Amino acid sequence: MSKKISKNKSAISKKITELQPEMENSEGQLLTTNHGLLINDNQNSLKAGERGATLLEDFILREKITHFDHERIPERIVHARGTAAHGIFELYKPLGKYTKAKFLNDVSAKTPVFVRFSTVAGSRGSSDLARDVRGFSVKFYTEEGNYDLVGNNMPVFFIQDAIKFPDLIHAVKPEPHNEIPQAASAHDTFWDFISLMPESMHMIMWVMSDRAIPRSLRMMEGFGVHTFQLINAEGKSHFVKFHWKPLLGIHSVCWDEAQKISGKDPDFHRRDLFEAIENGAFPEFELGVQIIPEKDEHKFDFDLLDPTKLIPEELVPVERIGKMTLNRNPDNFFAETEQVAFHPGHLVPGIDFTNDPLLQGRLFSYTDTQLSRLGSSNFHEIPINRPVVPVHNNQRDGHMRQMINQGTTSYEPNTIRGGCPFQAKAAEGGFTSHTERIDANKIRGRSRSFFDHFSQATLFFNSLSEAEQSHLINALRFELGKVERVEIRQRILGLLNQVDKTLAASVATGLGLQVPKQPEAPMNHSIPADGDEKKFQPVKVKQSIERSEALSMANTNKNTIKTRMIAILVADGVDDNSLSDVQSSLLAEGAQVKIIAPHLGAIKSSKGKAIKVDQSFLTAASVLFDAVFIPSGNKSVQALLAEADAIHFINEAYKHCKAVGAEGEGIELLHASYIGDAKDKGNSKYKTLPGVVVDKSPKDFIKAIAQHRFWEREKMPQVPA
Ligand code: HDE
Repeated sequence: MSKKISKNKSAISKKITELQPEMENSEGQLLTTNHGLLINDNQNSLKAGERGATLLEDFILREKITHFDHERIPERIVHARGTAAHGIFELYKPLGKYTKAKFLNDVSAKTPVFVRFSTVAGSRGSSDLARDVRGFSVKFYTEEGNYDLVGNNMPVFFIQDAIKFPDLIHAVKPEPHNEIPQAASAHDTFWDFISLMPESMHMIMWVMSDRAIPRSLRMMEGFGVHTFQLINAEGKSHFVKFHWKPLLGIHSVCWDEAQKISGKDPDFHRRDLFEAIENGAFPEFELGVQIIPEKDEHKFDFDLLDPTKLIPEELVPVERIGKMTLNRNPDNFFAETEQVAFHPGHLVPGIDFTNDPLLQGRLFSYTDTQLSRLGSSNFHEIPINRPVVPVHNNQRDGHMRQMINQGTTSYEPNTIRGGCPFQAKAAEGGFTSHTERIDANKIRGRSRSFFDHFSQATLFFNSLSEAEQSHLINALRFELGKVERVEIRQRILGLLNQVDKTLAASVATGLGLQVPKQPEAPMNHSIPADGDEKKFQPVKVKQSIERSEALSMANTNKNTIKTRMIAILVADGVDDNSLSDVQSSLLAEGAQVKIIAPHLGAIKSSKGKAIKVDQSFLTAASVLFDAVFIPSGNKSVQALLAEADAIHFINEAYKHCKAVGAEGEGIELLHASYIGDAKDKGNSKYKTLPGVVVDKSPKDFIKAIAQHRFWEREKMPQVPA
């Protein structure tokens, strides 16, 4: 029997939406009901007289309202708030040595991708800037079917076993009696759970670090978290960790700023991603792999199957193998971003799982959750979830089935239909699971190799810059400061003390508490009812390195200001040259420049030119920008001096350690702010202030913006803002 699989290869490089007949185009069309009847009056319901009751007979009204009543579907139980983009993935070099996955071997392919970024704890309408892990899910529409890499922006996780996931999420979600607080871990139930779960300490370090408040979804890393396997054509396996590296570098905002952004623009990240793509500044991420030969499985100070551990890049370098470019916004949020269904079990030949007990649990959860969220086992037929290759099997019927299957058979094997559809041999691309020898007792248990809960938490803390460490300490002081039960704070201090003594002591000072001499015994409360306490005590394994450069954002690239948002404060009378010099220099570097003035519309420059205003002080806020500049022009600056919001803008940008630039009379606005030592007179008071660029060329201002933040200012006299 001949078995030819039709592969629509050229279609793969097309836009996914081009392959979907459902794309609506209502241009020039008439309004209809869902059944195609042309509608004559969409303004008035059918009534018994002009002032009479509405008639049940009005099927047009009833159809419209019924559809509206059912417009919402359950939000995701976790990762409810998200935003997404289409793009392509291009491979730098074939990975045939490690994997037979076709999209990791064909350097000419432009594999379409759909990426959804998310927060975890908050509801669909919550703020983008919550302190939280970010989801980083990528669906590759490959010629061998869909491959989903469903990761996060942090390389480790809170728990080691899937059975604890509902507990973790119940603890972090708003408390059940009053549904407070929204999208925040700073409350008793979360920290109560964490205080009893020492395995979460490494992840806690990440979540309390600035990684949890990214400047942009375009400026954060992504991680597959679990160890996976790559399988080559000979059936040989290598372990692999997946990474996404953003080409714009890894940058964050500060906590005070994050909280204010949540008020000024809760859609900050969503808007930033959408606008960057609309403006053609396509976000780029390189795919990296850490590859470990099978024989090295037990070579490390930790277990490769333990999702609370990372592999330091010093031990296994990250090899960058390809690039993902996000180049198109979804046409419709609901149809694409809300209905996309990811699943770590959507695999292609050449990639396989490991026995990581967290991953194993996920393999059950994702299909199960789609059934209640999307309401039907046919969710794979929703356009965004369809593979770009044909689907043939004997699965049939169900809610909202789209495919019209033909023929008399829906079973296999069959002769009536000549045996179709056939199973695929491995050589034809049929998926085969990697063979693994298993000889074990059936037990509920955990390997002792999972019990070093603190060493990598310490490694992470030690790897941070001084500023990052101080932010982490303040984050813990904030979060635990919101916890009402003192015994919970106390237990966390006991755990932090296992990570780093100065860390615990600094947090304790902020809380007005003492670090307990001994962590509460037994330290691990989460032991089985008949478990031997000794067996569940954590162990400490000396790590082969004390610091890892890649863990600190201080070491990221700071050589570009591409897509950074710069505010220029002006009013009538702004100097033409001063404004146009800085504006054109910033635009030439790919930054976005916004003109902020006392009112919308236009202002007049000193030469009488009309300059379009982008935002007024009412609609703008310093927290939505990366840097601020005040050009010269006496009249302009005199007008700004009368604007309290203009002065607040500068103080706040300075407080958040951003680049502040001024020229000529513009410097007078700085004099009116709190910046610089009041004892010093004139411009000399700005000389020693990092990131304050006064009367210098736009090049110096650009250099300062590229630094992202001047955290050293946090140790200098603070300005009230
Ligand atoms: Fe998820 N997770 N998860 N998760 N997860 C979901 O699936 C779950 C875990 C991640 O943009 C849900 O479709 C369990 C780790 C992302 O649509 C659900 C466990 C990592 C997204 C689910 C984990 C993730 C989800 C909710 C512990 C990082 C958003 C809606 C065993 C590697 C996907 C949905 C999107 C979503 C279950 C742990 C990442 C309920 C049971 C670890 C990025 O199925």
